Amino acid sequence: MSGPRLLQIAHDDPAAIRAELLAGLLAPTATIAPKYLYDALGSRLFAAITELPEYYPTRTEAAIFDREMRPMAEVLGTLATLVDLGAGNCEKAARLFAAFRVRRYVAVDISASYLRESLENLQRRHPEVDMLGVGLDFSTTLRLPAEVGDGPRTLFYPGSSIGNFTPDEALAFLRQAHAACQGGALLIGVDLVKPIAILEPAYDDPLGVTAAFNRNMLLHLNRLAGTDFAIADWRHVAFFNSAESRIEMHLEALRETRVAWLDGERRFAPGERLHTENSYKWRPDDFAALLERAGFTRLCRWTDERGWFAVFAAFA
Ligand code: AVI
Repeated sequence: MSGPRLLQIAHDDPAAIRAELLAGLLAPTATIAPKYLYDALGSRLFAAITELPEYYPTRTEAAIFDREMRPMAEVLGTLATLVDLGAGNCEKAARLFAAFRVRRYVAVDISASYLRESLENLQRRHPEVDMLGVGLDFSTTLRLPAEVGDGPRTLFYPGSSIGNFTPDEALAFLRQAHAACQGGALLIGVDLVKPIAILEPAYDDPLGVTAAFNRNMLLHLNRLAGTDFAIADWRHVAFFNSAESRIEMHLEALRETRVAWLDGERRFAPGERLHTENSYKWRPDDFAALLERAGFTRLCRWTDERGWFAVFAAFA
C-alpha cells in the first residue's frame, strides 16, 4: 500500500497577511475575514460548536446524507474522483466512499500538513482508494493543480461553508467550481432560512462556545498582525439580519479601548464593533437559481423534514 501524497500550493506571505488584516482593522467598519477564526484553537472550538444542541447544521446535514445516500448515489453514479473542499478530518467524505464507489480522493484544505494524519488514517482504512492531499486557500481562488488529474470530478463542499461568502462571492466561487469539476458535478450543503428563534441561539449558545470561537480570533490576530487586543475588552455579538438573510457575528468593544501594532493604532469607542463573519441563510429556489447562473444545468436537491438544510447535486 502506498501512502497518500501531499502537495502544498503557495501560502500568502506573512507580510501580505499582516497588511490585509491591518487594512481591515483601519476600515471605517472594522472587518476581518472569517478564515482568521481558524487557528489551531479556533478549529477545535468550531468542532465543539458542531456538538452543541443549538448548532443544528452539522447534524441536520449528516441526517440528510444518512437517509438519502442511496438516491444520491443513483443520481451521481460512481465517483471516479471526489474532491473534498475544506476536508479537515476527512470524515464527512469518508462516509461516501462505499456508496459512491470512490476511486480517487483529493482532500483540499488550507494546509497540507493539517491533512497528513487524517489522510494516513483514512488510507489505512481504504487501501483501495488513491489519495492526494492538497494545501490550498480556495476561499480566494479555486484552481486545482494538474496532479488532481484529467476527467470529470465531483466536488464535495458540505457544511454550508458557502454561507460564509456574500451572494456575489458565492456566485464567483460556484463559477470556479463549475470549471474545476471538468464536466462532473458539485455536491454541496446549504443552510436555509428558518425562524430567528432557531437561528440566533445556534450562533450565540448559552455555554459560550461560539463566543470563545469569535473572541479567539483576536488572539490569532495578535500573533499574525502583532496587535495587542485585550480579549477582556470585547464581547461576542451575533444576530440575524433579515434584510440580508444572514447571521452576522461581531466583536463589540465593552469600553473605550486602544489596539496598537508596530506602526499604528486604532481606538474603539464603547459599543463599536469589529465584523468577523456572515453566515447567509438561503431559500432553496434562490440557491438553485444561483447554481444555474454559475453554469450548472441539471440539479437535484434533498432536505430534512423541517426544511432547515439542503444538499444539492448540480451537474456541469
Ligand atoms: C463554517 N461555517 C459554515 C460555520 C457557519 O455556521 O457559518 C461557522 C460558524 N460560525 C459560528 N458558528 C459556526
